[in-house]
Amino acid sequence: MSDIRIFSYLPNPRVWKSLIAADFCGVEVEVVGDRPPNLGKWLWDFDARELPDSERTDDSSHARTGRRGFSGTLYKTDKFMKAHPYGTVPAAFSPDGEIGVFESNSILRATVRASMQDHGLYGRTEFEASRVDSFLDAGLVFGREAQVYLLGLNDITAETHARMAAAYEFYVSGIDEALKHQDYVATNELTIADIAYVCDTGQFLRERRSEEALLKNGFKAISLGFEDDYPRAYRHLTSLAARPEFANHLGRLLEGV
Ligand SMILES: N[C@@H](CCC(=O)N[C@@H](CS)C(=O)NCC(=O)O)C(=O)O
Repeated sequence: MSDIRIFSYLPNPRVWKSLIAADFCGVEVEVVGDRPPNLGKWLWDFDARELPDSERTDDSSHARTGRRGFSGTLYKTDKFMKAHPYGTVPAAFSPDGEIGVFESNSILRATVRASMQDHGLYGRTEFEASRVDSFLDAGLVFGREAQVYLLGLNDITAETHARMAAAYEFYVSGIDEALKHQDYVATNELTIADIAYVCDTGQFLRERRSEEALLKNGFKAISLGFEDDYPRAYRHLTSLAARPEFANHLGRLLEGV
């Protein structure tokens, strides 16, 4: 039996946060899911499974309308909604399926808490753990703006672009500043704040691949000056991404960065 089960669309950088951490601290994470367009065919549940056509009907008791990132009908069980009141993926579960953990940063925390090994991934003291939390929380606004921005890249408005630029500048400048004083984001050791930083920022940098669509609407990619504007943050991202525990999951996410 695994320590944690995660249901999600795949691949998903939010899931990689936990998988990378698990590789560093010896936790077994089971991942169940499918490519994004196929997740509408799945029953969202601890025992998630692909539904046959005959069970995918609008009068199904599981049918619900997608709210964020998914349009159309999704099939979520009542038990799934009890465990995951916001109805989102990645959706993590305790091994018996009774406790739902949502929000990728919380799933990341649950992963390292499940470890029996002596690791510093959540800091070494209560205060260090709180400092790790500070960075995870600071990243939430960035993550939310990036979600809206990346989903709407082909049809971006000036307001969305400006909000994204501000959230990016705020989050990444803090990371760059922190790295003036210590080797890693939160402490002098690798923590889950570094892992969340690499996955969230790496995902955001994908905007550069959509430069053409942005230019068509009169916008520039926000992260174009990343290397020069935030040199410490850039070097930290690329050196962590090269480590096997990261590279095994990130794959080609940072290609060309
Ligand atoms: N901040 C959340 C984001 C989760 C989220 O918004 N997931 C969306 C897909 S990107 C979802 O599950 N939507 C379900 C729906 O549309 O009903 C995290 O980091 O886990």
